[in-house]
Formats: sequence, C-alpha cells, structure tokens
Amino acid sequence: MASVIKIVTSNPGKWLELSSMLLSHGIECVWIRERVREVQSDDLAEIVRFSASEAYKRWGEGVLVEDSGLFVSALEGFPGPYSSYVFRTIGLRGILKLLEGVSERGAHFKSALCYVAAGGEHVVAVGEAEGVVSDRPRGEGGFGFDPIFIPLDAPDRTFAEMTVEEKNRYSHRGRAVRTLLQLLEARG
Ligand code: ITT
Repeated sequence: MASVIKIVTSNPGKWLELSSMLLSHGIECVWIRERVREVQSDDLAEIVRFSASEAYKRWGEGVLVEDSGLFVSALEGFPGPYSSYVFRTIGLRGILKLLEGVSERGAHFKSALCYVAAGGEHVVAVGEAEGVVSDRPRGEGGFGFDPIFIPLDAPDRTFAEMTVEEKNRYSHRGRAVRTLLQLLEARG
C-alpha cells in the first residue's frame, strides 16, 4: 500500500468519511478535490473501475475513488447510479414526493471503492447498508440523502443524526472501507 492514499472526489462528505476512517487505521490521506470522468452503467463496481483508471492516469498509484448511490425498492432501485444527479435536481423533497402514500419504504445504499496499487493493479471493495426512507428529513449531519435514510442496524436515527464515526460504523462506505483494508492487508 502506498504510504499516502490520494482520495479523488469532488464530494466533501465522502472525503470526510473516507479520510477519518483511514486515519483511524493509521493511514495518511490527501484530498484531490476533482470529479473524474464516469462511465454510464448500472453496475457501481464497473463505474468505479473506470473512474479509477482515469484517476490513475492523472495522479498515479495510490489513488482511491468511490462511486455510491441510494437504491429505493418501491422505485425499482431508482436513483441508484444516478443519485448524484437526482440529488442535485429533485433532491430529498423529490424522493419523498415520489414515495408519498407508499408504505413499502425499503432502500439500501451501496458503495464501490477502487484503490489503484503499485503497477496499476485495481483493488475493488463494495459495501451496502440496508434501511428505510423516513417520511420527513431529520438531522443536520452527513450529506446527500442522509436526512431521509434510517439504517436497519440503528433504526432510531437517520444517518444525518449520527456523528461521522457512528455513520461509518453502519454505512455502506464504512463497510466497503473495512473490506478494502482486509484485501490490502491480505496482499501484504
Ligand atoms: P464524486 O463522483 O466526485 O466522488 P459525487 O457526489 O458525484 O462525487 P457519486 O457520483 O458517487 O459521487 O454520487 C453519489 C451520490 O449518492 C451522492 O452525491 C449522494 O447524493 C448519494 N450518496 C452516496 N453516498 C451517500 C451517503 O453516505 N449519504 C447520503 N447520500 C449518499
């Protein structure tokens, strides 16, 4: 593993969560605050592999890229890979509106991480968090859809009502990071 991981994301919330987790494992991080080109796909792992290759071309080994999204069951998995765009356009209110009167509120977040190791080898790890969409936004923390997502593992609060450390314990991103670290440790 490179001595410093270069986290490439335009999203400050992702940077905060990824870097605080890695730092708690003694791994130093730098933030490359850029949006990398994304390929269109329904498969987050495919999207993140492509973005990681783009990041590797520009910044070399040690880059870490993440692609994530919210998949709402009653909406057939929408917004999924389009979460970033949907958040910027119809936002939380738009998702709540689409679910008005819908009792089946199940949803999950997915995160796919790709780290590019020495020689350009891509290491991919994924994580998921199951939960439900709340009926109104709650909490000030986190980012994106956090105020309307209640994880099954801590069903009394939305992600936006948790500290960064708590959210990392239950989140898709936290799970993906823990898997990535196991994969990197196994490689030595
Ligand atoms: P980069 O591509 O630059 O990393 P981005 O925000 O555009 O930033 P994505 O394309 O992966 O990243 O979009 C993910 C979107 O999904 C994100 O903008 C949020 O709207 C939503 N999302 C992902 N993880 C989330 C989380 O932990 N909490 C709330 N919303 C999340």
